[in-house]
Amino acid sequence: MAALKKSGAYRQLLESMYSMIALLFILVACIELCNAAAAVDVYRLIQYDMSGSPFGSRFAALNHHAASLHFPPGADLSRTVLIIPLRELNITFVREYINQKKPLGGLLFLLPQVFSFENGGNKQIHEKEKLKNVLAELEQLLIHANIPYPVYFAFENDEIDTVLSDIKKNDAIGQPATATTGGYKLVIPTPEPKKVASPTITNIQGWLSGLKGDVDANQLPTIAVVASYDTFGAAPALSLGSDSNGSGIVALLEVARLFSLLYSNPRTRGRYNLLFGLTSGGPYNYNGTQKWLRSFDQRLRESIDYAICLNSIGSWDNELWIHVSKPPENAYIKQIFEGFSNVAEELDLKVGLKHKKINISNPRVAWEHEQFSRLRVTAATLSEISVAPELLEGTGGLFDSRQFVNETAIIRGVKLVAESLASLGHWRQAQICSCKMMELGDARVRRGRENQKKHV
Ligand SMILES: *[C@@H]1O[C@H](CO)[C@@H](O)[C@H](O)[C@H]1NC(C)=O
Ligand SMILES: *[C@@H]1O[C@H](CO)[C@@H](O)[C@H](O)[C@H]1NC(C)=O
Ligand SMILES: *[C@@H]1O[C@H](CO)[C@@H](O)[C@H](O)[C@H]1NC(C)=O
Ligand SMILES: *[C@@H]1O[C@H](CO)[C@@H](O)[C@H](O)[C@H]1NC(C)=O
Ligand SMILES: CC(=O)N[C@H]1CO[C@H](CO)[C@@H](O)[C@@H]1O
Repeated sequence: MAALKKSGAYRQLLESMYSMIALLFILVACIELCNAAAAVDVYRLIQYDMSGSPFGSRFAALNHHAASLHFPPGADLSRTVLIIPLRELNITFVREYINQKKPLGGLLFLLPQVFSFENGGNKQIHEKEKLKNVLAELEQLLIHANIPYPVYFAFENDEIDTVLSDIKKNDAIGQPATATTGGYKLVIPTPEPKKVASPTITNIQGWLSGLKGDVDANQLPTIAVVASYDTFGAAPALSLGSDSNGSGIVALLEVARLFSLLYSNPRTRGRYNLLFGLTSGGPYNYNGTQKWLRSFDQRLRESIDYAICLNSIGSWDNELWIHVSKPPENAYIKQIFEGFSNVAEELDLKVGLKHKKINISNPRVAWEHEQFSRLRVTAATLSEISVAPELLEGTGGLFDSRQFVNETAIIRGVKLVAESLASLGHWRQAQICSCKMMELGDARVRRGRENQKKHV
């Protein structure tokens, strides 16, 4: 998923975005000691403003000697780039350097191939998990700091590993690289980044018209299924968001595909309209969702019985959460929860309900459904996460790559959503009937669901 580029949203807090050159050329020149030079793809740390304060790093160009973590004690690093492999990262050390504003020429973090796009690697699960946690911590540190030198990421490969072991040898014999002693130099010739003037926000929507006798589809109730596709991470080009929110998007697309099959036949078409929304600006208070909802005319907005927002559902074991801001006693919330619970039970899964009131005067919007709630549309978010994330937390950062998403979990999530939706659509009818009819309706739901399964 492409990162911030697409999101005009970030205006209020993230006042300014800068164009980010994702792939830069870094030249590792070996001066005097040898004639080697290597070029590596590097990815620059993000820079942005929030409430007028700068975060990340404004700096891009680099032309300094390189050192490893084995640099001689007391060395002046103000004109040195430290190369730190994630595997060897001492977060306390980096935190100290950043928080105490110790002078540095620059930082280059080497990420294991396990985080790269194509490469899964056969790493032990626990090692992967450990690296993931370290990377998550590093990322939070970097995006919340204002760093006065360039910071880059690169993937480990044989070339850079060889260079690094050379550098380590030099550092170990207490001979730091300088213009006179020689050694490796990191060169990134690049112009200063420019501010992105006005990024655009793009929401994408789809619609399936329901059918009920002669009633005009416009008069039918609507159920919305929504997922946010944007990501925010320390390096935009590396911010894939496989789980957050690739998993939600995958589920939405699959549900849309299944229901468009059902809706293509009048006999299996539901008595409600389905509205699908892929929204932008999620990491920033679901600003795209707000824009999207505001673009609806009143009739459409009022026709929405409820919206189901799909958050991260790509790495859970047995339990998903339904987050709501209306009280659990609310009739629609009850329906949604019961609908999901019943299907979950059949699938041998668990769903829990989490209620958190919204605070209109607080600009922070932690869950997508809260944007609906602000406009008085009933909505719920389905997520593997049990507690509302902080701003820019869990927004598809560096570690949120393909390797950490569990296909089985996504498939079960899709099943849960699709079947719950099928039953929810009928529940409304059951609700307006008398109690007896309700049982009848229930049976019909079950039968309907079985029919649908066949079609699916
Ligand atoms: C990590 O860095 C801190 C601060 O520089 C240092 O005190 C500590 O010994 C380091 N830990 C390891 C395992 O090297
Ligand atoms: C979303 O962005 C618009 C400008 O594009 C801004 O006026 C609005 O306050 C933002 N909403 C939130 C919730 O941050
Ligand atoms: C709602 O948010 C505002 C602004 O952040 C805050 O001052 C207020 O205390 C909050 N109210 C509640 C009940 O949390
Ligand atoms: C993937 O999720 C399923 C259940 O959702 C679980 O049984 C399985 O162990 C998970 N696989 C991995 C590799 O975590
Ligand atoms: C669980 C999780 O990380 N969910 C995220 C889904 O994506 C939105 C926007 O990118 C985040 O705000 C959520 O935290």
